[in-house]
Amino acid sequence: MRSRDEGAGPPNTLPPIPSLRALVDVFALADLAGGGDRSVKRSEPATRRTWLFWGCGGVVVVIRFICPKRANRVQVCLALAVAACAVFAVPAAAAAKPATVTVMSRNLNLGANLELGVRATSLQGLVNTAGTILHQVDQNNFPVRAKGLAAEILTKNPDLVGLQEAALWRTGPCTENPLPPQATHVRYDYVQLLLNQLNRGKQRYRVVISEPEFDFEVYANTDGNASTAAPGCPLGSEINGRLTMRDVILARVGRVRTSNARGGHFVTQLQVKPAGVALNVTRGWTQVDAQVAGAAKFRFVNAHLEAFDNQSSNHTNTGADVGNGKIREAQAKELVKRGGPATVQLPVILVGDLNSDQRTEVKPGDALAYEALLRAGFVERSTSHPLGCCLKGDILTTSGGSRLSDFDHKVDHVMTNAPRKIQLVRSSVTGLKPVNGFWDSDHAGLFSVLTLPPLAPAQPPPGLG
Ligand SMILES: [Ca+2]
Repeated sequence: MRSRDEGAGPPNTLPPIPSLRALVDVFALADLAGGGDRSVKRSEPATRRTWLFWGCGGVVVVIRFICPKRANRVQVCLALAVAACAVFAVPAAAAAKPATVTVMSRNLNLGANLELGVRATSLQGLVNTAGTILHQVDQNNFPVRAKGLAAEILTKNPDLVGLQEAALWRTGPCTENPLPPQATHVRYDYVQLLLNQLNRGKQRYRVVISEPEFDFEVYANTDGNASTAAPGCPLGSEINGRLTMRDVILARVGRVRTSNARGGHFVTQLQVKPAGVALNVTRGWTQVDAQVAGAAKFRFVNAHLEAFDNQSSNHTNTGADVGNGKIREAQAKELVKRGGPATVQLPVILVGDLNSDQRTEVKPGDALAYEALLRAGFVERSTSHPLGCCLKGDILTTSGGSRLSDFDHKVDHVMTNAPRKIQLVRSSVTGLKPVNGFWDSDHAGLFSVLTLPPLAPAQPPPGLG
């Protein structure tokens, strides 16, 4: 009569093997006792062979078949099988351990308070404000702040970093029409300046994806005098100033394999009207599929949701007027809708400046975006102790009026779906004190250590399983 395991494959009711020790015990009970109890050996071979098959796969099956069934050689063959099991079981056990992935979310602060420009009611007012903004950008000295930001990142060495407000400031002659934006002279490229610090002496981080978003150029009255201007320039301007906002993902060189990097813009946007000119505030997200040593592939998404929809009524690009927080809520829903960047079969790690939180909501509506993500199955995977938002001074020098107590709520987050697959090990807040005379940003940084499922072990070659 054929034993069950002499057929095409293992039976459906495989007994579990709790450990290699238990596997050895099975062999010991069945065979190493000397084969004295023949009735047991005849009644149990299917179970015994099943243990072998289940524990060690095709390799042991091969050993079983090449071993003759004579009683005086069974012990030798089983010893070989145990040894093979040990060799295979050790890497299998190691691979079964969750793998560690580290991530960071860092708002770099674009370098100026744009709110004055957004609220300008006349073209002259906008041009004057543009001059003020360019001066603030100079005062906020990103080349120096980049040193502190790089130190924050290099102290934690995250595998992936989501950057928001990775500004690109450019200037052009004010004899040129600023619409559409065309200034090309780079004044501050925040990404390049940060990379220069991160990669001093060694390549440590690379840009995976950089998504240009809000892009605006305007004449700038830089000397504060509306009656003076560069030759041929209007409205007392001396130069054209251009801001291009970007969300960027950085990956640690030599540790992260990436694919499917892309970025996109939200469909729902705030529409502002500086000087009466309708202007959509383009915001968006970046994504990449990543594989960090030992961990299963996952999706990393970095986003920056709207901040200026904080009025009682806010105009959207679709013509609707909505309450506080409704635009960022719509943008959060775009992240997790069907086909959105955070909706994929892979485990998803979502980082970014959501301008939203539930427990530290400043005013009604601020929590809407965050709650939309919670409803979509995302969970928090970062600390709120201490809080990391936001310094109040426009100028980030130590004498610029900001203080540590300004960090009184939370807008930056690390969230994940699949809460049973992705666990938080620990999280910390960075950038809580000035260095080199500057706060690194008006936000603190956020760092989280996560565990993900391990990379699936290699399948046995065809014909052995
Ligand atoms: Ca002037």
